[in-house]
Amino acid sequence: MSKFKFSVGPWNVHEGADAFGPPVRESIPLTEKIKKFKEIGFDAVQFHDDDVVPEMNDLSDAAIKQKAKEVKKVLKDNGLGAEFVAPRLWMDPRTIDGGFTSNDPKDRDFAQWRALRSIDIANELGCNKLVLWLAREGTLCYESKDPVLSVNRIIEAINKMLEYDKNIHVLIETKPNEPIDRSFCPTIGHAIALSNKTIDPDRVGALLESAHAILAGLDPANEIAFGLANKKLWSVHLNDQNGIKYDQDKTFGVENLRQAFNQIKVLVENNYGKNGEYVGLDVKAMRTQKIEDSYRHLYNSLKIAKILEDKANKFDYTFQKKCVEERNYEALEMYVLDLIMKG
Ligand code: 3MF
Ligand code: MG
Ligand code: MG
Repeated sequence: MSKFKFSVGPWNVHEGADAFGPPVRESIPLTEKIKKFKEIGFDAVQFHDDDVVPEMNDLSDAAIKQKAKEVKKVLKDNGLGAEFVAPRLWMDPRTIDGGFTSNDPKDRDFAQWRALRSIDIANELGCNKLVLWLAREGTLCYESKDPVLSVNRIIEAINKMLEYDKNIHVLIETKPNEPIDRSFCPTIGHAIALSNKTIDPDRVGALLESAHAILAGLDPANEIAFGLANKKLWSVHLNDQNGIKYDQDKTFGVENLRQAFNQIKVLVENNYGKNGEYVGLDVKAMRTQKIEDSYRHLYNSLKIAKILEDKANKFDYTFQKKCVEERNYEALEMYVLDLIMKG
């Protein structure tokens, strides 16, 4: 039995489009996805603001809340919680050059409006977490933005969110690049530094995605550990990634099982989840997957995470201590590989 509670986002079951090709699968309605998430074994759903309220740009604040109530009912009927809401700031023509750090004040106002509406939606869904994946808060052309001013603009924007709602917790999902070239907040260390500059650091933390750490050339387990050591790791996006290239969002553990094991191990060792945190997945079906099997990556990721949790619980700390005392890390490595590989 897993001690973790797992969550997933509707964007993880998608139409298969990529930067060079069109959709290859039919869209699946949100309600159907939610039912399926429950059946697969998830406990909660993560949302973009416009997953919940697709037409939100054209609706009044009251109408947005009403739509969110309807989705809350679907969740309730299916016995699922909501983990967080994230403003999808990278899709709109008004955020072509970023939201909070855009050079155009009208764009910055739009980004702020979406962030506050996302807080409204989170409240209707019964969750207190707002995730900021700062997708376009960086530069394509280095000289196009003032980098110091930009960092301060992100802090100012977060301050307005904290002032707007005294209960909301803001989680920065770090990523070094893609779609922008250079992010202003690429790693968990950066997120924590930003948090400390806000008016209420206790309500600003981080979400670590495995693939994003790998893209930064970092070890995801150590990024998780750094967040945990600072009491700032309030969510994760477990997935996998074959080296430093485009973001792949692969099934957890399929590329580097030992690295996956060490992510689960550090979560288990630190009793992650004790304050209600979810183990989130951010895995995408491969483009090649047929529609009838377009949830397979979710089944597989959950299965691998649970097997690795079981193995982390079986980790022999006495043997580890002996190896450390003898400085026999060759023996320790073979032990770890044996533990991971044996059925
Ligand atoms: C991109 C991501 C995003 C975020 C999501 C929620 C589309 O690399 O990881 O997934 O996780 O937008 O913040
Ligand atoms: Mg990602
Ligand atoms: Mg993610």
